[in-house]
Amino acid sequence: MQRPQSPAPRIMKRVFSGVQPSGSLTLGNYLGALRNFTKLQHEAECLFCVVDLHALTVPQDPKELYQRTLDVARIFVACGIDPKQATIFVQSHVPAHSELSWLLECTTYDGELRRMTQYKDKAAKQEVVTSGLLTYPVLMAADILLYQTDEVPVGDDQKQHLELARDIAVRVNNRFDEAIFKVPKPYIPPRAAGGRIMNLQDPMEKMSKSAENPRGNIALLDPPDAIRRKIKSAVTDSGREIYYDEENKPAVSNLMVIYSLCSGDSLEEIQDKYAGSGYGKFKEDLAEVVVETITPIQKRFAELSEPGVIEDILSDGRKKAEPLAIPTLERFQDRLGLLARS
Ligand code: AQP
Repeated sequence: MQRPQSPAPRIMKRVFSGVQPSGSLTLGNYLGALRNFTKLQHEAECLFCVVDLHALTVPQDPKELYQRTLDVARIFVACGIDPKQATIFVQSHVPAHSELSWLLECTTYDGELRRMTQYKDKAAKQEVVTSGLLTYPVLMAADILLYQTDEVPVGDDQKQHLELARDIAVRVNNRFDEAIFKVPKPYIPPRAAGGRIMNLQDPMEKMSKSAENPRGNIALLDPPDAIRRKIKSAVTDSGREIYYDEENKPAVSNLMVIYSLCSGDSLEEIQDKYAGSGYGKFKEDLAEVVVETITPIQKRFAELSEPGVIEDILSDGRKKAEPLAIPTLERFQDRLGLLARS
């Protein structure tokens, strides 16, 4: 029998990224990740995945998880990801993700996983810590490596997980002296370009969709008045001046980054525009700039809510993703010595 071989080299780079349906998507998810997805779809072969299995690492209400899985996919499309350009699918619809994850867990060390900062942060907030929360980065590595991914666009909170995915790929390739997995490159925007949007109530914490206090988050589906209220009550730093200084003015710097990315104005332009005007006027304008960015997304989201529309997109996505995933899984199973299915 012929052994499964490495795939032929590709001309176009392949991009993979996932978003968990663990809450209502935030402006942080949009500016740090989704906005870049919409750009990359024109220059790469893109796979964008609703990573529902990742969401199960912390307790989820089944009905909410079901609805949010559909909603995250709708938001992908509403933000501008074109299902004809990019493959949009649900992680659990391609069982190869879980199968590869187990195989990779058997090549990952316990100490590597316990070092992960996101694990430590999330575990500290849970009453009961599941083993899934610990092994989450291995499933993420499987998501990426399964598709021979070249590049992974993520916010900077995912940097450590991506480094682990690279380490695992190198380890496996070295063990078998063969390029079983492509070693993926991160695509992480710097902070001032949206790599880490911070919580409006605590600029030392990142904006997170599952945060306990929703006042610190701007959800992409928040009504305009809620957005205005949240920005008005956002914490600021001492002094009245508006300038970019992550260390000494973390709150204002975060608001400036949001303003800049939503309006297209540079940080210098914003600084000049609001020189001497204080925080009030700046926040008022910021709220309008954010509302203008989010309103078209919300309109498209509503249009996609007709039954069957998003389900069809996800079904097509699975049909495109699965055949890309299986050859890599089968090759790795073969090299590990697992008996081939006849
Ligand atoms: N605050 C953020 N700034 C910039 N990028 C961010 N991302 C998340 N928060 C920010 C990026 O969004 C993508 C999807 O994230 P995820 O669903 O994989 O989960 P996460 O990174 O753990 O994001 P959240 O919103 O904080 O979710 P919960 O609360 O469930 O943990 C990723 O590319 C992420 O980097």
